[in-house]
Amino acid sequence: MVTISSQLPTAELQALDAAHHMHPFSTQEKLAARGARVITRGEGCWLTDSDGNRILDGMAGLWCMNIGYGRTEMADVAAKQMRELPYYNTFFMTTHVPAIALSAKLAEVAPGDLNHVFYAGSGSEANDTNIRMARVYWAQKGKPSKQIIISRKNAYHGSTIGGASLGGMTPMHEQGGLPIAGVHHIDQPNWWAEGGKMSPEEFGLERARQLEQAIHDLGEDNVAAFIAEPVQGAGGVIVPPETYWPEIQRICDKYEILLIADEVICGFGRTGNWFGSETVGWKPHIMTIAKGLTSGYQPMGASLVCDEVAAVIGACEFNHGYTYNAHPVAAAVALENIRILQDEKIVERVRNETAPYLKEKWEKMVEHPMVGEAKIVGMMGSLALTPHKESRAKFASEAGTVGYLCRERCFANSLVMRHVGDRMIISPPLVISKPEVDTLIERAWKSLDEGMAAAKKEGLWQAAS
Ligand code: PXG
Repeated sequence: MVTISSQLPTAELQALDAAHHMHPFSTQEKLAARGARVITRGEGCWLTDSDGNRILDGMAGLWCMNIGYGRTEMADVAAKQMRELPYYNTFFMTTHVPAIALSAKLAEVAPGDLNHVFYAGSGSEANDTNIRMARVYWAQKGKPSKQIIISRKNAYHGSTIGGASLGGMTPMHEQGGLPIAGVHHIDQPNWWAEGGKMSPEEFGLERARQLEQAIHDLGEDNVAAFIAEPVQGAGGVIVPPETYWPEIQRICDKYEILLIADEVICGFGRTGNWFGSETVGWKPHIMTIAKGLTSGYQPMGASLVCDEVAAVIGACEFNHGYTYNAHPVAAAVALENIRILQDEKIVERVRNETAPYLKEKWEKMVEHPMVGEAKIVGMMGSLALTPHKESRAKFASEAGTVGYLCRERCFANSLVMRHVGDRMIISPPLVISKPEVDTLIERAWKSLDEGMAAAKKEGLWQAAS
């Protein structure tokens, strides 16, 4: 048996991968025919693949590598914790020091009275917790009919049955009999794609008021909570018009429902504040966190819970828990991650220096002939591709065909920039420097030029009628 290591030729690693590794959100056959890209190292904002190419990671892994790759302090903390106490559970009236320290730290950095933490292994698991917690909360308060969670189309809340049901991704609902009962989806605030002839301001209000309409239609007595990402990430970095969030807050204040902010992407500095709720001026009762909690160095998610909900839940036995709740190694790594974010003032640097610098350059991308809208909040940005800017036309080809061509050109130009349908998106590590921002913009522009040329060559430069 040969030892499998990065010393093996790429083709051999790819063949083994195709033979045994089932990839998420992929068509395995197509991937096997082509061969997966093998990533071998990470340093700061840069990845190295098995052929020695250096690639600028414009997606921070999967929206998570906030402090950048290769921080040896993180490895040291993990090794120390593994030697001391690699695992213990927090069931059966026990706890451990990393769980205590991280919970206190999260209560310190979280806004408002989100002073309590229920841990999970991922964002999806945390959202499953949230569904149960919201329903148990109302049952405990003598209102067991309050069961329905209102969410939004094109939202992403995870891949577990609960998370995918909360999410509003049609291709996910088409597989495996989703969504579960008791989840209702309203429309998303995507003005570019769905705003029609309305101004962005009018459209923002119209979309927010769908929440009020849904509460009326479903009956306030049946609605437990509203869940939303401050900025929809996986849906294509959809930045709502400015009228949207204040109206949502007004509606949530008026009716007796819980607000759940899914901060899995927006949390830990991504929007230029510690949490996206602060950026959009929203006061949630529960917050879902994961990704930037550990900067992806360890898998961990959690629900941050306000005093009132924690007190009600705390008065009953909440029959819910995961083997890896508050895993000590993940907790120690999360603490070190937060220490780095705080000591190095990474969030402040994003807010005051690098995000404004990136914003100026990103918004100029609207001058590219294929870009109709360039949106950015902190360190998450999107470009809407179009064959005709004035009419905000979609391409005649199946959604994502042109986006995919551009994504391919990004790969060829050693930049990770994703496509979601025909939107291009970025979410770089928060430690990206100004010269690295310049490189990102240069490569993105070049990739769009090449993607546009390829679209024209393949007869795809056509507007949908
Ligand atoms: N909520 C949000 C807002 C997310 O972005 C989850 C929950 C689920 O977290 P876990 O840790 O269970 O994956 C996420 C995850 C994409 C993509 O294609 C995004 C995510 C996951 C996978 C793919 O952009 N976000």
